[in-house]
Amino acid sequence: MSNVEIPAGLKELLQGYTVEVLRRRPPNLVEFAVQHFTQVLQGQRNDQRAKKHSAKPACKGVTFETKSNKPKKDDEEEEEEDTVKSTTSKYNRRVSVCAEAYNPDDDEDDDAEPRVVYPKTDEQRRRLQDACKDILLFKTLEQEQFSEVLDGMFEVLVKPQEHIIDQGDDGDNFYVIERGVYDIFVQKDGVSVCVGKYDNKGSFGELALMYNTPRAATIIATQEGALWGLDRATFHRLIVRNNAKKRRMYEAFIECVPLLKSLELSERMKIVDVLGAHVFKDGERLITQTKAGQQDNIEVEVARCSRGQYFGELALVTNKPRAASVYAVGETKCLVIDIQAFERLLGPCMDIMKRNISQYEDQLVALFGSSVDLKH
Ligand code: 1OR
Repeated sequence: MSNVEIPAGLKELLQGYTVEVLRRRPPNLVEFAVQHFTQVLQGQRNDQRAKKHSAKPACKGVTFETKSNKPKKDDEEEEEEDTVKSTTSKYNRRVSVCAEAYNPDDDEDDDAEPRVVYPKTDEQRRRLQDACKDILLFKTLEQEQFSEVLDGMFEVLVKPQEHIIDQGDDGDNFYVIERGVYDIFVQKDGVSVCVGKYDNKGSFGELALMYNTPRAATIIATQEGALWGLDRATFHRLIVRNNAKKRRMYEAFIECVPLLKSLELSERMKIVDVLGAHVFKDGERLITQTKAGQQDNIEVEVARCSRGQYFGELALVTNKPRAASVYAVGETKCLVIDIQAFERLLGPCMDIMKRNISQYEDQLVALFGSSVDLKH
């Protein structure tokens, strides 16, 4: 053994793993090893990517706040710095690869990470708040977590034809759109196909960060625009953790939604991950029928939906204007998903939805006496 050469970095890698095992005491060492080293690899790739990534924060002067209830001893900090290679990007001083939540549910070490705060002018903050007000992923956050998200966001100005995300890359940031139009491209049989677009609202880039997967699509700006980015570590600490809570909260409800019965459990949970919750007051209008879809000026109640049922799919399935208005009867709470997630996740339920659309047509014939084609 004496002339066997130990590869550079092996000792540090194994030490890093050992430290994490001792800190977290995972039940299954092999499973934990797979997760641990996957994250280390991810960190290496992010390092490489950070060097070439073009989207830069438009604001300077980042400050860091350490929000720790259990301060680390100096030697503990040293040991981590020595043994665990950290990913240092432009956006965060030190994002320890291993500090990314192993299990977001019971991991408290994330709280000890320094909070990244990008100072903003009042005007920037107002624009940011406006861009974020309808972002579904933020809708189930507590007020305090939401303001931490806002603190951690940085402005990114983009030029026409700029690639914000390239399919297959590692995930670095999540983006909220302030303005601009962005095309979504996905590779199909080696050809890049435009499958949709974001038009001055919405968000993207959550999937790679949530599931530790390569970027699932390419996002290209078609004109000048402005985005707000949130780095991977902050996204993990606030959003991924909140998703674990959301899963617990909505698991039972989602299980009893008839439309979703044909999906696998993991597919139903992916829906929970991206949905937002919205409470409406009695009489509040949730969907507005477009003028083109109106029969005349009188509104007639055609149906009433209750727990477990769904609405709002027709215009998305048919790509046509909203065919009816929807009002809350009493105070109501709805779970909402956006059109991209709808198209991505509800494909397997499409047949059921189409069948049910035919039932709307029958209902309308019964009400108005004339035949209606909602699908074409
Ligand atoms: P990401 O982190 O994978 C690319 O980076 C982002 O594009 C992705 O997160 C989503 O936020 C966004 N399939 C996959 N990702 C999509 C899609 C999509 N649309 C937007 N993104 N599909 C298009 C649905 C209209 C399905 C294509 C088959």
